[in-house]
Amino acid sequence: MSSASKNISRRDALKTLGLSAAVLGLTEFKSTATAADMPGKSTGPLSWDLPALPYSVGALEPHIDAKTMEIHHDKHHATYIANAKKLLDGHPDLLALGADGLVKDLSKVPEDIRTGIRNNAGGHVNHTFFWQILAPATGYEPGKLGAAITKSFGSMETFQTQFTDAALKRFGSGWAWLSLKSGSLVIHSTANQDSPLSEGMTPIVGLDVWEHAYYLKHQNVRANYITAFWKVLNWKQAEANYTAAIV
Ligand code: MN3
Repeated sequence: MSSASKNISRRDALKTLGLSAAVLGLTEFKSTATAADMPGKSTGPLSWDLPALPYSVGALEPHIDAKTMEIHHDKHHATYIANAKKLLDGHPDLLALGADGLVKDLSKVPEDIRTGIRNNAGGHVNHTFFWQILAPATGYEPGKLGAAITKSFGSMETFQTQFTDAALKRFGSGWAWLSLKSGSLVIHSTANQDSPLSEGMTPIVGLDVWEHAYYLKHQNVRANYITAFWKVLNWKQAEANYTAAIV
């Protein structure tokens, strides 16, 4: 067996184990994108590289456990990127738009790979956003965003209640969001890895409610995970997202 075919069968074997080639350093795709890690934070497209977590895997303990963070980032997020790159093999023009550029306008993606890109480029964009919107508690209180939330929803408590409700009611896998839509703050949820960007909205706060985000610690009790989320929500980043979105 040649080393190349050995490599391929090793990759296939890993796939059957649910591991992505990218995770194990076998990726054959080289990103040409050069931009920063955050959609909305820069003018360039989102890089196709797995962004490092901005804190250690255990930094959100006891609210979100280290093992969940490790698997979620190193396996789940990496797999979305690897899958999207695989689908985009032979489409350098689409790769160059970045995952955020693609989910903003999925009509640019050929129909035969559109659902795969919606799910996997969406997964990359959403998770890149998610790591940033979490942080060890700092006690930071959002000024400008706090005022906008109070104006939109009546109070911070009402906002949290409505957001929690949206997160609980999302049936199956998906996300709960606070987004900016035509200048207004809205609470909504999306299915699977659908991004607010696809609906012309800019995410300000987002919560992954896939079971892979909480099952190890909270099992089936999504409500406990949402309670934990409020303890590690990075309000400083949320405010930065809001400030960038309203200009
Ligand atoms: Mn996830």
